[in-house]
Amino acid sequence: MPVAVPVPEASATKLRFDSVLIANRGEIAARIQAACRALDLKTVCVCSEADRDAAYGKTADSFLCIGPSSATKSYLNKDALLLAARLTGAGAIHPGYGFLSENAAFAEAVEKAGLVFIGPDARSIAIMGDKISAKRAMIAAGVPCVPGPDTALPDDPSAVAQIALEIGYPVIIKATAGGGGRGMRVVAQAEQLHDAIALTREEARQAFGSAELYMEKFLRHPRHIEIQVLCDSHGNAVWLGHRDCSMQRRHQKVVEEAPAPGIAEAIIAPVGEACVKACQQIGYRGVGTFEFLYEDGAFYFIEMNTRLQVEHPVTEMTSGLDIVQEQIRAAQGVALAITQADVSCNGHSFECRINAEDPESFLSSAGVITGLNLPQGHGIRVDTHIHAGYKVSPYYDSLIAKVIVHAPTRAQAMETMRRALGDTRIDGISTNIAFLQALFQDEAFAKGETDIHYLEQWLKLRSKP
Ligand code: MV4
Repeated sequence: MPVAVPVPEASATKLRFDSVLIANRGEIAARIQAACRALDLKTVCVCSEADRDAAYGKTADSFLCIGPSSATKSYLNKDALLLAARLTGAGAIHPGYGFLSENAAFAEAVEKAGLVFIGPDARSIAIMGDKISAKRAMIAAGVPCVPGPDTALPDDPSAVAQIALEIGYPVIIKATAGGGGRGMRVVAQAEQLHDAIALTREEARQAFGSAELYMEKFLRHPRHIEIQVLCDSHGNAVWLGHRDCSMQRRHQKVVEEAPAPGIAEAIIAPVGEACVKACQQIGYRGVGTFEFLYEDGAFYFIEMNTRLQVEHPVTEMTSGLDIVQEQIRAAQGVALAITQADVSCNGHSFECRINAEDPESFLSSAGVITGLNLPQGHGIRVDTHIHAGYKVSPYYDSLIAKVIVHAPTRAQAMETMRRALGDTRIDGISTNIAFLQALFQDEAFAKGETDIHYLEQWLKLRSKP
């Protein structure tokens, strides 16, 4: 008599979707589409009226216009995106970065519509979106944080003054609902505390609809170092090394690199392990980034980004992993195929953000790209959606391409970047390429001796005769 053979447990490997709607535009829409294709997933691209001619639309399985050029009416229009998914039969939505990528209400609406949100669940997004609850979650996992209470500032002025005294001046006031440099103010001495709080509170109320604030010790000359994590929905998590993103102007990153130079494995490994523990404790799924300030040999957590980041390629180069494919696999419910022991960091990688902007004013520069030469060769990668004849639209951020290099050493990677930038020619619009070339000639940068204020100071010095 035939014996019933038990069917293997299917739930862990059963895929949750076979097509993905990409709720974004530009280089990241093209990047996500490539990852979907590699995973044999059908792609649905959406666009605003300004992006109708996008090349990635032509290679998608479906391509629809979801609204006018203004992002509010297209890429930020939740109902239009959900309708587009329903019309095309998409099983999942990838939000990319920016737009709705860290919007807990959207993540929830996507799941309520019976679709998969390619990212963490709404609860994880909400915990990290509230900077006080994020800090609490980090403390619970043993992640080092900036000195200061994990509670909102009270209304009583003398109680607030007491907190500042305990922390020690200078302090920084931040909006609980802020992040990415919005809604914060440095206070140098007690006399300025009261007014600073009133101003920041009002700004926070206006910008975020929440007047809640918290206070931290202000670190004067830190570096911005971040840790990339990857988690599945089965409780497995790994950290994929670190990046230095100190080269910023007005909270916009300009150059990123992996690994962060001069950081000993022995001092960062416990921090990476604590990040992994934090992910497991909150039930985090997908990719994420823990942002730290690093000063005088110590790490201080500031924020977690619950999305795929612009600078993910430098970690792809050093880890050898396709972070976007891993993120999609995690959303499918597939268990991580690697453990921490499989993660390594090979060589060094830089990314330059090529922006369509005026080199003097930094104002974005729209227009038609009349001629284009992109760099190529061993150790050079370009993530972009542009081509000759492409019209750079004034409606969106000015990022038009990312030049990414990879070489055995940091010095060699810098040399490869100099060559790659020298081979890049974009005609018809203004770009920041000459500025990036000058930066890759800078001695302090070459030595890895920079902090978060370096680039703005460098620009000030350069603008003087
Ligand atoms: C800080 C800080 C100094 N001390 N927090 C800016 C963006 C947001 N993610 C947090 N930011 C900062 N928080 C304390 N306690 C300095 C900054 C900061 C900064 C951080 C990272 C990269 C560039 C920056 C530029 C100015 C200020």
